[in-house]
Amino acid sequence: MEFSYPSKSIIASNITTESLQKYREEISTLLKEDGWSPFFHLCLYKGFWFHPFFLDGAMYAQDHFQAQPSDIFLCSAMKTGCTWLKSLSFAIATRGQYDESTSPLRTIVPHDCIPFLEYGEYSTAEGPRIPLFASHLPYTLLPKSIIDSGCKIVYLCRDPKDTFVSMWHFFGKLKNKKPREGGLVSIEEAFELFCKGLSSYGPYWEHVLGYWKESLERPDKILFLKYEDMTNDTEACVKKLAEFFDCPFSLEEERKGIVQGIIKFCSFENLSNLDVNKTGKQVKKDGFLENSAYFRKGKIGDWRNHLTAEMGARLDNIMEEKLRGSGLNF
Ligand code: PAP
Repeated sequence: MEFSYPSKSIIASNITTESLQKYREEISTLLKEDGWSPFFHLCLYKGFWFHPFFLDGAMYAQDHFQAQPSDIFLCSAMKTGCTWLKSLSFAIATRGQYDESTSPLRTIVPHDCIPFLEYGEYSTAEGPRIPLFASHLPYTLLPKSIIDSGCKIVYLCRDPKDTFVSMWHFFGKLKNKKPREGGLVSIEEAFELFCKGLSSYGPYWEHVLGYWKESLERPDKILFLKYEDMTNDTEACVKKLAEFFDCPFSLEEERKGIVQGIIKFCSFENLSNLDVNKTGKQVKKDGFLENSAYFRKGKIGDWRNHLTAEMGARLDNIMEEKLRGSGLNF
């Protein structure tokens, strides 16, 4: 894959104040519910719950994003392992240009190596194209040009209990410029909301089901992965990703240990210990976020340290009921 690494100027935000105003007016008419804190209220847009500050960029992408057939999209609900998928995909796709000692992943947080559609971090101008993008948008809300162009999509999901716990911790770490009237609701209250589908980009099961059903219809275009499978057999997933990107590892590369090198470099232990991910910050529209917020534990089953067995069983039952007959389970 020919990969032009984006400079900041290429991916600089294109969203103008006027277009933002138009979307914000539309957002102000949507049904709102209290979210996980007074700052994080949620609004219902086309069947999914959004934080308003993620929604204007999503609307802009729907109207303006022009996909190229060769673009590949890394899609996921929040907190299911996007940072890991981005770093692996970036390392796989750029392995002809960079090795471990020169990789931009050494100095740039993975989220800035592959831009998010809904944050307006891409260019609509002529010029070098970046073939990898990420999105937390549900399948039905992806810009139409992605589907019409037959673009490939990787979807990553995760056990909902660990996803919930990861999200709970993440929102507690967001630093806002605006004074907050209160902190997050308790983990028990947030869990109630999550079980009702009220979470960022939720209902979680609808997000997963949208991509799952489409992956059954178009398996050549949608690669469906689980965080747990990536953890248990990272090598198989990395090879699958490379094949899906049309840049499979050659026997020579395998012999040289390139696959293992990428796995080790993108491991939680390695990435979370890089300076950029330990001490760096990302400036966001409504404040800033420490890069370390993307690296917490990276373990399967951490939910047991935060939820009771009853809570776990309850969410499992909800998922089972929602996914019944789909052929998908967690
Ligand atoms: P996002 O939705 O903000 O993009 P995302 O990267 O999808 O977040 O999810 C973060 C989770 O992936 C965190 O899980 P935890 O809270 O249960 O620990 C984070 O620790 C985990 N994670 C980040 N990098 C890696 C990695 N290299 N390997 C495995 N897990 C990782």
